[in-house]
Amino acid sequence: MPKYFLGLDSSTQSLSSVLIDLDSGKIIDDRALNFDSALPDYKTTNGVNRAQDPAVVHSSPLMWAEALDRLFQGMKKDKLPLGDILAISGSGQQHGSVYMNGNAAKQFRDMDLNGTLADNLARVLSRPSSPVWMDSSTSAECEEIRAVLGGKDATVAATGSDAFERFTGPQIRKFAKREPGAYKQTGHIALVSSLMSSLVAGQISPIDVGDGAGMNLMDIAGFTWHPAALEATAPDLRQKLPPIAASDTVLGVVNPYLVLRYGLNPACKAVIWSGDNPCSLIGTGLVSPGMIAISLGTSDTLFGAMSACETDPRGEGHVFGSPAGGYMSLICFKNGSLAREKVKDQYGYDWDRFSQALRDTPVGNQGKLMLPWFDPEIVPRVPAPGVKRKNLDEQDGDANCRAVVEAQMMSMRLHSAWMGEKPACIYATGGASANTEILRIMADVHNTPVYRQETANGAALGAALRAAQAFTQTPWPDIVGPFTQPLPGSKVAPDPQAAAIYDQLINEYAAFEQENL
Ligand code: ADP
Ligand code: XUL
Repeated sequence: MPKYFLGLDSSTQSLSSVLIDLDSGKIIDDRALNFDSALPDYKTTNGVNRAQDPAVVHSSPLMWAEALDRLFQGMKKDKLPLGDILAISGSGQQHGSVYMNGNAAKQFRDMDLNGTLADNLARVLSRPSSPVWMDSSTSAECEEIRAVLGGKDATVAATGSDAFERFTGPQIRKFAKREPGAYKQTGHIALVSSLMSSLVAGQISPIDVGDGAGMNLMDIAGFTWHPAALEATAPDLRQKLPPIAASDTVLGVVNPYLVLRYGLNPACKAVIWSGDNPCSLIGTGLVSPGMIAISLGTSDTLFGAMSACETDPRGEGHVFGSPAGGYMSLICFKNGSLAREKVKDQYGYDWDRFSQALRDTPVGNQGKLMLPWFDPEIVPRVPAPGVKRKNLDEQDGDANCRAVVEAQMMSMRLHSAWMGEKPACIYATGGASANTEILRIMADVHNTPVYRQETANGAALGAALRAAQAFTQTPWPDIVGPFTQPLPGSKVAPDPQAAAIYDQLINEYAAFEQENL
């Protein structure tokens, strides 16, 4: 009997999945459904709907539900052994929130088997769209919450992070203030991860300690809802939130809807979902402290496992619960893949041509610098979009390609200094980790070797491994070991001469950043 486990990843731009066989240590299937192209009715660009105001970014939760049906349809059509899967878990883009009325629990439990997942969800939404992590429209609410909790340091100590615009608490507060009637009608607030977890499990899912930490609502020391943070955020909030649970919680068996439609085994277990970064931590094998990973997805994130809860004194970084127990550190940059794409598209390049530009331009770009703030930035905090260039001609396509990547990598190094010792190596994951030229700049700026893994989808792999661990209760190193070894030959070693150039340039970059904050 094969030991198959499925990991799903409901991310910004796609729903993807990784199916693993635990016995052979192999990935059996790896697929993705892109929201823009596969579900055009939702009119998304890069998975989101932007308002006139560049700070407001939402997506439709119905799109995420419909994607789940579509992904399973594809797997069934391709005759994947869906009936042999022992457990399913998932990963969701963090912070985004979904608002449902008081009938949600009943609706998840007793699904209308003639309707789709989206039909079922549509019946209980109390807000048609979901603010996602790219939304930065809640600065006033952050200020208000921070003030009630006793300032930045107190907010960091209580919840693991300063109040951030994209975090769920400030987003809930904005909704409660602007639409008090609809807020009152809301009986259940889910994260993207817990919504998807509820659909797979056929019951309201708790929120796990990894994703719960991204809300400014969870006590980071005790992994419980923080009463003062709830109070500071919105009225009667406790009643609208599900419980918090450990990341290895088995919720029960999967939703009968999935059994009926797609032939899943009725005994297949539904394991609680987590956030995409906590899942990527597992999917890159970082179950104990000492290494870091950089995910180059829609957002660029840098993260590592921590032995104790150590927060960022500057309040730029975050502490989340690690699905493997203990904590993880994380820094998130909004201008990740979409900033690289903007530059690529501006000059009519494809990724090969972009990579060629990185090869053709000198390390350090002769001091040509860019602050790639195409969107409002999270780290450092930049409230309005505005790209800045220094010594850099906007007409020079090749130099702009190098400038955007060098800026991203130098910013990561600058703003991750609080995490402590330089790691022995960096694991790269996410869509853009397929690009060796980008990884070369990463290795040189950090002066650290970079490795790549078999799948660029570390989040979905991490979700599959979490399902396997929760089901088998095998120790973490044994679970992740076979799946998270670096690809043979993938090592990108730093070049000492290049590293020395960046050691100098980073000071100029830091000064340029300061001048523009
Ligand atoms: P998410 O999980 O946040 O939806 P992914 O991890 O799937 O995102 O990454 C998607 C991004 O990967 C795309 O937006 C694209 O910019 C980037 N990408 C894909 N291939 C390459 C490449 N060869 N070089 C650089 N970036 C790439
Ligand atoms: C992390 C963050 C993003 C999202 C989307 O804090 O906002 O990385 O999780 O990937």
